[in-house]
Amino acid sequence: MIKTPLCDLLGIEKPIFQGGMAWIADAGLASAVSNAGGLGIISAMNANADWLRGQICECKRQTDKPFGVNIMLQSPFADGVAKVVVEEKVPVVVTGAGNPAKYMKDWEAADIKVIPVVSSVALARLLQRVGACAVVAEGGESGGHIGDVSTIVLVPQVVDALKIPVIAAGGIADGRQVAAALMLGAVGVQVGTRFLVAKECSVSKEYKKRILKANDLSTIVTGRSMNGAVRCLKTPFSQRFLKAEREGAKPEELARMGAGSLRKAAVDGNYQDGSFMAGEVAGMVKKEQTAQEIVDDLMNGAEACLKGASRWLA
Ligand code: TUI
Repeated sequence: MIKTPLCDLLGIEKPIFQGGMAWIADAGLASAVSNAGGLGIISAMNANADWLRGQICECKRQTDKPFGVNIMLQSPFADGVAKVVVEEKVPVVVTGAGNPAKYMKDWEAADIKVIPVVSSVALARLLQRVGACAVVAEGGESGGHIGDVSTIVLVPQVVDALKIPVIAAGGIADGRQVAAALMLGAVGVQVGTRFLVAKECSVSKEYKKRILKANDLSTIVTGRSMNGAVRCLKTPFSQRFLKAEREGAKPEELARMGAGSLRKAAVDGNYQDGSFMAGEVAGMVKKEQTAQEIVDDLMNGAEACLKGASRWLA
């Protein structure tokens, strides 16, 4: 069995976070991951406060285990959802795409554990100062909005710079990668792409099909020219976007092109016009499984790997 300080900190059995995937991570997926022993996370990213409250209530009906809410701080609904997590006494809040400083007092008063996602050492330091109880260090292998540093390089530097625990994200879809993250000094991992094909994940069939068909070269990064890098599957939409970027399209034009594209992929399954955000590990995700099967496979694989880790020691 693998147990880390993250398990004690959050009252979970297995040190696995489910990524807070916008338009995708709802109460059904989050409760399934929490029931499997990990930390399920509802994404508030695209949603207003009422929708989030409904999902939190549904999640509480489906599990008595801890779960979290992911708040994208650039969301127009951020202020509203920041209040809902207090009113509903959500145990863990994961934040992304900004600095949650202005909410920290209210969240601390409500005993919420705040875990920001960071993509650099400087941000990690800043958010430790602001009162985070842990951070997710997210490498550029991740799907969706990404920073510039790869997981294998970012995680040990964040671990060295901080006193609080570090959770690794980006490029983690099997037990070997979980073991590697622990070797880098992380006390847990966040997994997104593999949970896209969980049986309990309600993302469109087309999205699941495209993930299952992916190989090692299937993802590309768009938006580098506009300081908004996004990793997604190579599809007609993302190739059109990249071409427009290469031809010097203005940031406003690109923003217009991108608007609504994740919903088109996640909800409508529109292969032509959707943005199928996915991590580089999409090529390693080969079958649809229950959240329990995925969590068990990650942990059993990591345990086997760690048990064998000393075999080359002379
Ligand atoms: O947030 C993410 N990844 C995302 S959000 C998202 S939603 C979306 N919807 C439609 C179109 C595009 C995206 C998809 N993927 N990752 C977490 C993350 N946060 N990575 C890096 C950061 C971050 C960036 C800046 C954290 C803090 C930060 O602070 C900047 C500042 O100056 O405060």
